[in-house]
Amino acid sequence: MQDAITSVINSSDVQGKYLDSAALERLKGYFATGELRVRASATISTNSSTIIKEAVAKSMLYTDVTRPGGNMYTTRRYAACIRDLDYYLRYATYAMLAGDASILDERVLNGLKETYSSLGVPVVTTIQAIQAIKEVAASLIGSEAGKELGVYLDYISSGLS
Ligand SMILES: CCC1=C(C)/C(=C/C2=NC(=C\c3[nH]c(/C=C4\NC(=O)[C@H](C)[C@H]4CC)c(C)c3CCC(=O)O)/C(CCC(=O)O)=C2C)NC1=O
Repeated sequence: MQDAITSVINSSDVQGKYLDSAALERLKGYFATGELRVRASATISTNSSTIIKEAVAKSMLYTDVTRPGGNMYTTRRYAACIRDLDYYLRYATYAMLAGDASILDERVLNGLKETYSSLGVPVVTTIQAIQAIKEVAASLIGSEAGKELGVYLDYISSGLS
């Protein structure tokens, strides 16, 4: 896993250079939004189950996916889906704090598409639920932090599609 600092330093080190102005700008942006990201992650952690519940209600409840024959039908599969969404929110929050998406590649997306495809988990519906998480979370943490978090939720969505 990397964060904004290690990623900028590693790429300067590879070139044997001090940080150039683009690298310094990236770090400046990272430090300037530090407080915002820490505050947002505190809000998300106290409200995570509400965020997921509202996102599910908004995007999937009483649709074909929760009816007999749907991939979320049966308590076991419903619970697996809620658990997956909570993984996405938690790891997107980590990535937002780190200012870097590498943790998502390593711990979330690695092999996920193949797993979903072998279990018949519908990707389009999953992405709709992730988009709903984005909206519900932004309404709680504010639009600026919501945009930061949204970058990483979008990263998960594109990794799935
Ligand atoms: C932290 C990294 C990590 C991720 C991301 C992860 C995902 C993950 N989701 C799974 C299953 C699942 N995922 C879903 C999800 C859904 N079905 C739907 O219709 C909805 C659209 C969607 C929720 C949005 C379901 C229903 C299953 C169970 C499928 C089955 O066993 O038939 C499985 C198969 C094993 C299991 O059931 O636990 C994995 C590995 N596991 C991990 O360790």
